[in-house]
Amino acid sequence: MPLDLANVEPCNSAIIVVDVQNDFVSGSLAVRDAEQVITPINALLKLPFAIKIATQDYHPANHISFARNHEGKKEFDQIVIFPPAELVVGRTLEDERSLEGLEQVLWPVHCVQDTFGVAFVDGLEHEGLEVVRKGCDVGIECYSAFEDPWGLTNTGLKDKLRNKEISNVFVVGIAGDYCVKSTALDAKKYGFRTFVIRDAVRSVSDNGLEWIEMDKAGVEIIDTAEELLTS
Ligand code: VGL
Ligand code: ZN
Repeated sequence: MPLDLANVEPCNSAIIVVDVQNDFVSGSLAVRDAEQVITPINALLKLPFAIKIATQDYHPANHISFARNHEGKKEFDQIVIFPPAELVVGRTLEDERSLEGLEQVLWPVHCVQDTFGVAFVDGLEHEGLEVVRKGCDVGIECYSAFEDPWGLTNTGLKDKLRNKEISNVFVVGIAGDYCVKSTALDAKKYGFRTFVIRDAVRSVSDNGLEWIEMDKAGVEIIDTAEELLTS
């Protein structure tokens, strides 16, 4: 389907720059070619979006997603995680999600609060962007900039976008197959027209499955930032 940007204006749009942080570019969880997102993202940030968000993966040192915190497990092993009991008590979910366990990849220690790895990459023009932090609770993984996988906790981003009457959300950053994908799928689920800009994204895996999954969910994929800058 050709891209129709007729009603898409920066003034009714938000850009979400996902996790352009040292650990994902040159640190413990470096994603191949991740530094290449900086130039297209800086160009996009010059457009007059109504809201410009930069997210930070922001973990405590004892975070559940670190292999080190699970005896007998190695990095990139998978475990099943459950929502923390104290969040589940007395809750019924409003949508079709269940509170069942979810597969969780165990990561190297990364993006620990108050370390070099958590900081935005040098060269990213992040001044003036609103920062949304996620993964801050020890027991909850949170790839999406909106909420944890069960929707039991949220970052306030959905209300922030709704209050500003945002219609369109552009998602860029790292990693395409984790936090970018989860953020884009949640944006779409909450009714925003959602775009991901491929040349401003890099992924952990290069199997490309995230693009198929996002496309199926109705997320619109734009090949290059250039297309947007010249439209
Ligand atoms: C991410 C793995 C672990 C991401 C965050 O930003 O995509 N990936 N934590
Ligand atoms: Zn993380």
